[in-house]
Formats: sequence, C-alpha cells, structure tokens
Amino acid sequence: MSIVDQTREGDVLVLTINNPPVNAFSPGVPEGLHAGLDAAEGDGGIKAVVIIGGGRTFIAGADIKTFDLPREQAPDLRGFIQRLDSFSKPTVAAIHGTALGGGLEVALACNYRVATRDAQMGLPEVKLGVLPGAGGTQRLPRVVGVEKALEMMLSGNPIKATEAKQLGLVDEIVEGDLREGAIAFARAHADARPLPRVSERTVGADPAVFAAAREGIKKTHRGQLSPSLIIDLAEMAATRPFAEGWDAEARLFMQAKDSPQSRGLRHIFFAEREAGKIPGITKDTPTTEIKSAGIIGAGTMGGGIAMNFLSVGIPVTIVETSQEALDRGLSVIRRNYENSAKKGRLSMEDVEKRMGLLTPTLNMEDLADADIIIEAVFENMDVKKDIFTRLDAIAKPGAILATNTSTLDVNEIASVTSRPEQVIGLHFFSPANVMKLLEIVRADKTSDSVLATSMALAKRIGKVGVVVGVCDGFVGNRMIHRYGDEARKLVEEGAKPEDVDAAMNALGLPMGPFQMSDMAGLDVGYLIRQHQAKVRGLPKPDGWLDRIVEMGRKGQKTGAGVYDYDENRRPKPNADIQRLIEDYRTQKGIQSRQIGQDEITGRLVYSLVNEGAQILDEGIAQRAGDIDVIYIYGYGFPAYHGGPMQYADEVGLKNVVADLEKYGQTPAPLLKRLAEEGETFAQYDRERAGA
Ligand code: 3H9
Repeated sequence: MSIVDQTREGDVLVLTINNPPVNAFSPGVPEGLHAGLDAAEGDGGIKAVVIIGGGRTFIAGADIKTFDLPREQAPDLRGFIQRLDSFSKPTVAAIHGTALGGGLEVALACNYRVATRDAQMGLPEVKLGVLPGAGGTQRLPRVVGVEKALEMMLSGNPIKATEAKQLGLVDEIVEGDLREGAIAFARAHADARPLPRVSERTVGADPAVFAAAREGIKKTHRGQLSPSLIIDLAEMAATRPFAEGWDAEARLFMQAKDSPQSRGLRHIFFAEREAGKIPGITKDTPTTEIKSAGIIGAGTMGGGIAMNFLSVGIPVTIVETSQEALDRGLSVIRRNYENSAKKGRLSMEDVEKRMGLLTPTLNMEDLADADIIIEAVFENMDVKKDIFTRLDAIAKPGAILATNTSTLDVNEIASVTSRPEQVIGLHFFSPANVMKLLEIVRADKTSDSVLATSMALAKRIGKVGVVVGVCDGFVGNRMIHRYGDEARKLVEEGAKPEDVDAAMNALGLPMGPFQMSDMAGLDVGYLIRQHQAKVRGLPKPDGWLDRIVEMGRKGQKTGAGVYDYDENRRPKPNADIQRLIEDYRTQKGIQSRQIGQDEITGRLVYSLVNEGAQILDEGIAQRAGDIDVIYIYGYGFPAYHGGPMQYADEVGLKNVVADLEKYGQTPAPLLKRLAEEGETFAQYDRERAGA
C-alpha cells in the first residue's frame, strides 16, 4: 500500500489516500496525487478520477505539523489544487468521516462531490488561528453563499452531509458502499462538458453582511487576527475575480500562520492531545466500563458533577445528609436542564430522561453497586476521611473511589481505605457541568487501571482530562495562589484594582484576578490565608484585601467586594475602597507609584509561569503543555496565547527571568536553567518525550 494508491476500475481511476490516522495532507500525499493525475492524463482509457480516503476519513486538512517547515519543504497543497481545478477529465471527491480544511478545499476543487450520509465537512482553520489557505475562502462562498460560508469559516464548525447536500456543497449522498457509489457517479458524469468548476462561478452579497460579520467578531473573537482576514477574503470572493482572491488568500494565510496567535492555538491543539498520553499507560492497560456513578454531596459541585454523567446517559445515585439538601440539589439540577431546554439546546423529553437516571438517597449504602463514587463535600480532611472509611466498607470490589478535593492530600484520604490503589482525585472546576477541565490527581498508590479508566471517563463526559500529582492546590490552584499574591502586591505598590483587572482583560481573559475573586467569594482566600499563617505560626495576615473582607464585603454574594455590584452584576469601583487602600499604604509606609499595563501583565503572567516551572520540575505536571491546557480550560486563559507557558516561550525565557528578578521574584531553578541554555518549555517537553 502506498501513500496514494492508484486502482483502475474500468474507465475510472480511483486514487486512495493512505496516510493514517486522519489522511492529513502530509509530505508524499501531493506527490502521490500528482502521480495519479499524470496517470489519468496519459491514459486515453481513463475517463474520470475519484479521490477517496483510506481508513476512517477523507482528508482532515493540511498537516499541521508541517506549518513550521520552510515553504519549499512544506507539502504544496495549493499547487495540487490549482492543477486539480484545471484538470481535463472529471474529478469526484468521495467523502466519508471528516473533510476538513485542506480536505474540503481539495473536494471543492474537484468537479463533483459525493458523500456518505454521516460524513461531515468544514473549514476549521480559524480554530488554529489561520484561514482556509488553499482556495476555501474563495470557493466555499461561491457554492453555499457568502453568509453561510462566513458562518462556517468563522465558527470553524463542520456541517453534516445532509445539510451540505441541501446547500449544493455535495452533489449526491451515497447510501451504500461509498467507493462503488463514487465510481458509478464518476462514470455517469464522464462525458459531461463543460466541466463544472467552482472557480468559474460568481457570487454576490449585500455589503451589510460583511459589516454585520465585522461587528459580530468583536464579541466572538475579540483580539484575534484571522477572523477579520477571513471576512476580508470572503468579501473579495463576492467582489473580485477568482484569481485576485486566490492570490490574496495565499498572502494572508502566511501572515496568519506566522502570527503568535496561530502558534499559540496550534500549540494547544497538540498539547490537548498530548495531555491524554501518560507514560506507562498504553492501549493494553485494562480499564473498567463505568455503567453507574455515585456522588456524595448534592451541593453546587456535586450537582454539577452529576449532570456530566446524566447528560451522557450514565445513571447516578446522589447522597445527601438531609432531605432538604437533597431536594434543593435536585431542583437545581432540574432547573439547569430546563434552562437549557428553554434555550432550545435540549428537548423537555431529554430533561425528563436525564432526571429519570438520577436516584436521590439519604443512605450511603445505596452506593454499593456504583462503578465509581465521587465525594464532593466541603473541604475538611476529617469529614473526607470519615466518608472514605465508610465507602471502603460499602463500595463493591473494583469500584473507583474519587475525591473532588481542590486542595487536600489525596494520599492521606486514600490511606484510610484498605484499597488505596482504587482511590484517585477528580478535580472538577465550577460550574462543573460547564467547565471542560478535569484535573485527574494521581496519588502514590493509584493503579494504572484506575488512572486509565478515569482518563477514558473524562473523554466520555466531554472533559479534557489532565493528570497531575498530589500537592497543595495541584496545578491550577497552586499557580493561581501565586497570581493572587502578585495581584495584591501590585495594588499595594500603587496600581488600582481596576487597572490590574483591565490589564488581564486586555490580554483576553474574561476576568481579572479581583473580578474572579469577587465572584468566587473573597472569604475563601481570606480563610486560606488566615489558616496558613496560623499553621506557620505567623502573625494574623493584615493585607488591604483582608481588611475589605473584615468589612463584610465578601464579593458578589454579598453585593460588594473589591467592587460594588449593580443588579446586573457589573463591577463598579468604590471610592471608600480606594481610600482604604491609600490609608493602608500610608500606614505601612509604602510610597505609591504609577504602574503601567505592561508591568501588570508581565508580573501576573510570569508569577504563573514561575510557579508552573517549579511544578514541572517537581513532576506534579508531566509537561509544560499540560499546564497550558489546564489554564485554558480551567481558568479562561485565551487559547490564542497558547497558555502561560507558551506565552513565556513567545516572550523568551531570558526576558521572563530578567523581569522576575527586576520585580523581586526569585525565578524557579528550572526556569533559570532553561533561560540560561536558551531553551523553551516546548523544547523541554519535546526532549523529555524523547522526540
Ligand atoms: C488547513 O487545512 C490549512 C489549509 O486551509 C491551507 C494550507 C495551505 N495535521 O484529534 P484526534 C493528528 S489547517 C496533523 O485525536 P479524533 C492528531 O494530532 C488544518 N495531525 O482524533 C492526533 O495525533 P496523535 C485544518 C493531525 O478522531 C491524531 O491525528 N484541519 C491533524 O478525535 C488523531 O487526532 C483541522 O484543523 C492534522 N490536520 O478527531 C482538523 N489532524 O494520535 C484538525 C489530526 O499523535 N483535526 N491530527 O495524538 C481534527 O479536528 C481532529 O483531529 C479530527 C479527528 C476531527 C480530524
């Protein structure tokens, strides 16, 4: 089997691409396809050509791994598409699986497209910070209309073959064998002349469509480059000759591809997939099928966790200590589902189906049959130990015993059971039914099978699972504590809280540190600081933020925290708070100074990076990429910056170290070493993976 097989089926030449797993347009593919067209051209007996994917899919796009290669070494997708578009014999794309990006662009340059009913097609380039760069911006609008093409290219989401058929993007749905159907279709159109070519079509559009799209991306893609380039190119498709749009597309594709935003998004694409790989865990590691779940605690966390299971059809038994708490928990779950139904995301029938899978109980013994039990009660070691002692007696052999703790030592929790190998941390993020991150905490004795089952479970319930080790706060919260410390210090030194938040908003985070802590509740951090000081025998903390909490301002839940809140929960700075901060500085003898946005951004992000480097060095995180995935899916760090570690790579680790030192922070040894060696976190990850 070669990378592109040529098979003659009478008067039709079938070119089958064999480049597993997703038939990306890698080196060798264009050469193979050109050879196929040469063969078809040179053989008078061949009347038509079918292009089809071997394995599970048609072409899933350009090979993203080749994006950093010098242009002459990268596979020439555009060159092949240009030839395909002017080919003298009919060409048919036979699509199954997903025709994405360059894959759909190949199909659009064929004269005809046929597809299986379950195939999907789309132009997801925007998700990688680029744009369809092989004719997609010019051809798709000419086929499906400008408005639909913009919707597809700006969302990056694929459409189903049935919709594609209605839109004219697919000529025929093949019900039986795709290959045979495509050959029959090709034969039936072998003599059609002139050959239909999308590049020869024209399309018009109301200028208002582009204005609306430009307005729309301010909300959906704030601060991003490629969406606006996509709109410019769609406008060219509607107003300029094909050749002009095609040339402009090549130029703008390179501009987008070479941007830090695209590097950030590509980094995350691969980091997310790498995060699923754990040394020592293979396809052969045994896993258990999770057919039922038990959850202890029907509060905000427990309820949210339950919804993840119910939504994918896994029955849940939920335990509380009082009927009242149980009823309250159930009604919140129901209300959440009903709200989704009101928004049209779910039918009422689905709501009932999901609620029907939920069994409320006051009796922990009812968890005896559950395949996994997740404890989601408040953060108190004694309570958790008591629960795990009881669970050990109740749960069936082989059941996974998980804790949703965000700070406590999972080893200590596991130690009270007779089966610590079955114990794991599953740290969901609030709201647990929405946030995509799941920190999977591997304790000292957690078995490989429990770990592998938990990773598979994460995928099944639509989460991105990242394996972390045991330490205070694991990866995400341990880093966010350092970030919070730095944010408070910036205000101490002279910045206003709103300036600190504004800097993070400008970076693309939906919330800055104070907006976030007001939402989470200021008393949470306050209690942690008080507790830590007590444990270390230090005096009672008396920061400016502690003083705000002591005024009774605990954040949004009390209507006021660092900010005041109106009925729409919009934060507004408060003059009294500003005075409190100024008085605080005077009392402590701090000379206030102007702090610019760059300094704020740098100090906050580098505090994350510095702690991240330490976490990496301690082996709590497996890879810098894992940390980035955690920050994007758990903390709203913009994906187009690639996460804090990738951000630091872009800035240059030498510069990060210099800035940390300038602002009085001690760089972590690993960070310092990488900076001195001129390395990046990405290189560090690659070297450790042995690549
Ligand atoms: C483009 O086309 C630009 C052009 O317009 C212009 C050029 C001039 N390249 O996701 P999975 C790997 S931009 C290289 O786990 P699934 C992936 O890393 C491209 N590798 O499977 C993983 O590797 P590993 C536009 C790729 O079944 C393995 O394949 N296209 C590519 O859950 C399996 O992937 C896209 O953006 C690629 N294009 O989902 C499509 N795609 O096993 C991006 C995948 O070593 N891809 N890999 O970890 C996807 O959306 C999903 O992978 C897909 C399959 C839906 C196809």
